[in-house]
Amino acid sequence: MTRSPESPVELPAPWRDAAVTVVLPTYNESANLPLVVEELLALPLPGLTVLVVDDNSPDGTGKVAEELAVASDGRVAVAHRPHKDGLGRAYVDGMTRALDAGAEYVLQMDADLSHPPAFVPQLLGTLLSTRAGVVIGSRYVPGGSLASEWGVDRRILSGWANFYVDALLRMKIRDVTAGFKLWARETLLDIGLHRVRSNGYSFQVEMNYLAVRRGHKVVEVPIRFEERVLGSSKMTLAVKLESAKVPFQLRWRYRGTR
Ligand SMILES: Nc1nc2c(ncn2[C@@H]2O[C@H](COP(=O)(O)OP(=O)(O)OP(=O)(O)O)[C@@H](O)[C@H]2O)c(=O)[nH]1
Ligand SMILES: [Mg+2]
Repeated sequence: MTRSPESPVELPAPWRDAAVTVVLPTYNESANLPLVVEELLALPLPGLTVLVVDDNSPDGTGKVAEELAVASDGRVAVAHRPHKDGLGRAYVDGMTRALDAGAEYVLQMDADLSHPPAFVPQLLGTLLSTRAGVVIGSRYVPGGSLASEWGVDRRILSGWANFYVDALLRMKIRDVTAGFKLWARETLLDIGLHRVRSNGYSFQVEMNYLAVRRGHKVVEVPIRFEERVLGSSKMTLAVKLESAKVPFQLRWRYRGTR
């Protein structure tokens, strides 16, 4: 079973200085945000910066993010959005800002510590050594694992989602709804973030589909997905329903994309 590495892997000199921007979307994550930011800034990656994208969280996450930014010596920035608009919109906004600010690599991850920051150097090392367009932190490749707290219902839903998307879109990605991913700048520019429309889990599927259609190499590395300990899930029925219909729409929408 893969655990978070005790200590993150050390990368060779030119790699560890890479300009990585972590885009962290938040909605009511005031308890988790300081923990995840502290772990990210403590990684042996001096070029890593964090962009928090907060949707005016009622629990004051935006203010917490501002305090972290002030204390961070320029390594943490905050984008405030006026209202809750979904994960996909927050990512398109945050990733666009990261590219505009010159990021060479853009990491997407949840702010609830489900995606252990200790895996980030491995994702970067894999992206650089394999020249992939995107590296996915995967629960479903050998060595990957899910928190033991996950009940049978969630395991079945997640497994079914992967089977369903694979049957329709044939991407050969084991963990197609994973949200722990490192993108090379060129891949995001080539995909064109402005055309990505999906919002929930389907945002992950749409981004993967565009990367594959455009011929970018996708590599999966095993991670351990942890259950959130603090705060509550934002998964809604609307997000689940979107995930069911989007794979059909993607085939039609991007039929001419190569
Ligand atoms: N900015 C922004 N962030 C969001 C929104 N919805 C969810 N998030 C963030 O997206 C990340 C993933 O959301 P979660 O609620 O953890 O969803 P999940 O991981 O699918 O569900 P759990 O496994 O139950 O935690 C977290 O960092 C949330 O705070 C949104 O509408 N806007
Ligand atoms: Mg979560």
